[in-house]
Amino acid sequence: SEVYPYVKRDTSFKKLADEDVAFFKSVLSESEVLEASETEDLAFYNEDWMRKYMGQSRIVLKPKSVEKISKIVKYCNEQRLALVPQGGNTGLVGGSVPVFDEIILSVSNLNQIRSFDPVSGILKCDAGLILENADNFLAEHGYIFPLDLGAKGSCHVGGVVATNAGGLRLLRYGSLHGSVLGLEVVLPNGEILNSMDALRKDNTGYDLKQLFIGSEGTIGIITGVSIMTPTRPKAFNVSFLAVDSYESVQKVFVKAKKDLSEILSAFEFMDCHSQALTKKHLPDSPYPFDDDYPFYVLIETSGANKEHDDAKLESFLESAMEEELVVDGVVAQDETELKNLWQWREMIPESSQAEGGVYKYDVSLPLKDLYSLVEAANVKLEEAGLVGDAPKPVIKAVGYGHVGDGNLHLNVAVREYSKEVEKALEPFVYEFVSSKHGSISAEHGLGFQKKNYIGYSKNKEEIKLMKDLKQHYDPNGILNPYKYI
Ligand code: FAD
Ligand code: 2HG
Ligand code: ZN
Repeated sequence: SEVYPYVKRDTSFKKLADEDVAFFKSVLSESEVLEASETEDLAFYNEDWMRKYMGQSRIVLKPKSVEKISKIVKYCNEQRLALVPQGGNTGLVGGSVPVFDEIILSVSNLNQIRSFDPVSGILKCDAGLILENADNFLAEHGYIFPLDLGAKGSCHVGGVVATNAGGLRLLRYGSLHGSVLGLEVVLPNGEILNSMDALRKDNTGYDLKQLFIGSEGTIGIITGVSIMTPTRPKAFNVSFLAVDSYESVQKVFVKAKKDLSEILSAFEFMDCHSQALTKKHLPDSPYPFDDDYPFYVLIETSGANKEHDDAKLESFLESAMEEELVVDGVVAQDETELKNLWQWREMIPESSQAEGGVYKYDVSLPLKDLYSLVEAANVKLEEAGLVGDAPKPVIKAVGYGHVGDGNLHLNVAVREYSKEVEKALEPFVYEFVSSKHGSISAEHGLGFQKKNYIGYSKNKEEIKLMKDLKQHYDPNGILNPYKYI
């Protein structure tokens, strides 16, 4: 391929033929099959959110039932036709789009709530249900989806499970490995594995669903999700704070855990560079501060009693100011202000690529070393003469993320994608992370971007076991090929 000169199409995969399309059309209705044509270029499905990865698939299948998915997958396995499972296509590692001509299997037509139990809080739904729709449904019943992220308006419940997304409230609600109770999965041979009736407690043998959580569409297509949802907090507070140093960010975190304890629901941090890009991208939104500061922290509290939460937050802020950990700060006074404050955090991903493109690194690091990666990346890019005003390719390396979970997002904003920039950053970033015993993927997965770098975070034995599992479930390798496995 001209697009990816370093990967070759696997010739054991059949190229889509007329008889295959005829088969798909015998199983699916007209509206469930999209074929490339003069009026339909399928770019929406072939290209990823960052506009960095682009496949060349000529067909998208959007089955409306699990049985139809099962028939299609069985056929593709027998015919050696490669498939890419796709959710909302908001993934950030090039995992959700084809590399060559793989058939795109979108679960977006599988988007219904199956059941909700208002006593236990267990939600059962189709995988293609949009996360925000799931949360809005739960809100009507006084419950909340135990995961929130900036892409909620587009990403699917199945997609977040397939990537084991972390998001903005992992600090409070934990990982999906804990909250997902059961799954319905179509295996690469077309069989349907169903654990949707799983219970909160069930120690009967291997916990098979865990294998699919975070597997990124490589060993099964998730079609249904059963998840434990917590009650929705009655009161939310958001406070946006300015901090002088990364050292103080850590101290504010320790203090927030101590003083806010059970009501702390998010602790996010942003550096001044990420905020400079966001301000440029949102020129009409009033920024909370007139001055610039090196770091910012967004703290969310949520609980059952507004007065109690307000009092706790107020006394925390007073003493953080007194101790000079925080140099300036605002607290949202109403729902609109609360959303406005959140946008300075949630809009960074979009802002960081607004001028052309972005290289993203999503890493876990020991908290004390977390920000040093951003500093090291900027030094490296400056030494290589790549950063500065146009025509230099790099605008800036910026850092932000879920500091409460030890998860940094290093985004290198560029005017255009360039091999030179990529070479300066990779494997440099991965080596840096590995030297600190971090993880090269905290929450986005490996996908296509990090397919060659898994060895920086997993040892040989672990990688072998993963390959054995892949071989066992998908001996023909038809599911999401060319990706990390
Ligand atoms: P897709 O992008 O369609 O797919 C992602 C991967 O999962 C692919 O490998 C695909 O093959 C596979 N897949 C999708 N659906 C299925 C299925 N039903 N069965 C099997 N495999 C499937 N991530 C975080 O962890 N935390 C964040 O805070 C966060 N914020 C984000 C903010 C923005 C603005 C954006 C664009 C992305 C963000 N992400 C975040 C990335 C995150 O991975 C996705 O938003 C989400 O998890 C992907 O869901 P999706 O439905 O779009 O899946
Ligand atoms: C976030 O936390 C997402 O906003 C996206 O995980 C991070 O774009 C990124 O690098
Ligand atoms: Zn994130």
